[in-house]
Amino acid sequence: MYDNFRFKQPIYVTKPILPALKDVNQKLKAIWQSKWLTNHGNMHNELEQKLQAVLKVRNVSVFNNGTIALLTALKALELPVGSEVITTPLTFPATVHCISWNGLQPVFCDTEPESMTIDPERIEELINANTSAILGVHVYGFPCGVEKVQSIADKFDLKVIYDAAHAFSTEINGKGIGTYGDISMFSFHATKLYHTVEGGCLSYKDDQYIDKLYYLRNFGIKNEEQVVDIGINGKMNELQAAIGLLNLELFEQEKQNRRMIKSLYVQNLRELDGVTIPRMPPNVTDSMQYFVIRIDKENFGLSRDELYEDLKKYNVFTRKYFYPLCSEYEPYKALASSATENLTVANRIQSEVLCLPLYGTLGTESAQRICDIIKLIRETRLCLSLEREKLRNF
Ligand code: T4K
Repeated sequence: MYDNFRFKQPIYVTKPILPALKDVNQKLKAIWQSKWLTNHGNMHNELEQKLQAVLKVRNVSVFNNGTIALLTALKALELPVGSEVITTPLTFPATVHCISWNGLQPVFCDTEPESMTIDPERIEELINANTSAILGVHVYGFPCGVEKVQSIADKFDLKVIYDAAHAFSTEINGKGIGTYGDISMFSFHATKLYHTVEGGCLSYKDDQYIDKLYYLRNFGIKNEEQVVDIGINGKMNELQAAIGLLNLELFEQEKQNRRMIKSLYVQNLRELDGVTIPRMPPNVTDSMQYFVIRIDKENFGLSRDELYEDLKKYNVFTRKYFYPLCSEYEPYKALASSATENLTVANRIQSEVLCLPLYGTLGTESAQRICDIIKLIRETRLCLSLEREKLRNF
């Protein structure tokens, strides 16, 4: 380890944007004066309005977090209990848990090697009379093959839900990503490009879901005397909405700052043998949520796990999102669709992916140092194995 390269403070995979405290105080004052803290307050409603424009979608319903939003989306679609939902194993646990919490059965589909999202070519073979929906994830902000997925769904009369937790403000040919499928979920967790501390939203084009989601989000209450559905408490409160309104002013600049860091990473790392940088298609605007690289041990000289561990010694805490695959989790590993031979592409991806730190205040100097450390780790390891080889042959 080269001590002079080590960061004094830990560098994590992300850091949230934060509005100026004076601006937060002003919003808090308004909340304090109104004494309206939650249950569809003014800031909540204003945020829903504003998000429609930012996400370029017809309808938005905000929630207290992305998981509850996704749970509610699946409930709103009224999929038959016990029916099967085809999804990707390369995601955060919340995606798959939401299927199970709704009394539905997850069926894992392999992923595409390039976009790392659910592979439309492998979906049809998983469809049977009990299949009710496809749940795709725009993982790391890479869009699923939305057109192909929709044509399969149309052919078999299936619903389509997208987990767009990583795809805030992503567009395909200038179209908001939340316009695809029946319902999409965006997460506004503190670790996201855009956040409300905790929070999330659903976007959808069909107006029939406006009331349905409104009731489901609020215990199923329609009015003081009528409870019309089996709802949950999914309401976003006014403090979350206040932060959300302020962060709407900041996220574009944050994206710009991240873009600079990302292009520095690309310039430095693309020539390294064994490092692949998945590329966003040219017609897609990048959400800048993550910077993911793939490490091929054979050519890089050390594995993703070894690099991950070595980086820690330099105080750089990368993340192996999304290892292990959801299909390897305790509740899902016995499913037929979890068999390794059905998920060969996803299994390879999970062993190679590494998310490097990506947030505006990281700055290009620190990003450069991270690249230098990666090169240093690799060279040191390569020299060591060369030395060992020499000794063995001596
Ligand atoms: N679907 C997908 C595909 C998702 O990725 C997620 C969430 C969801 C659904 C569910 O949405 P939500 O219900 O969360 O809205 C984090 C987030 O907690 C989670 O929201 C996110 N995905 C997931 C990918 O990442 P962890 O367990 O990695 O978080 P944690 O606490 O290790 O934080 C990561 C790093 O972020 C820390 O090392 C430092 C930094 N950090 C974190 C927090 C919480 C901060 O700087 N400040 C903070 O306040 O899950």
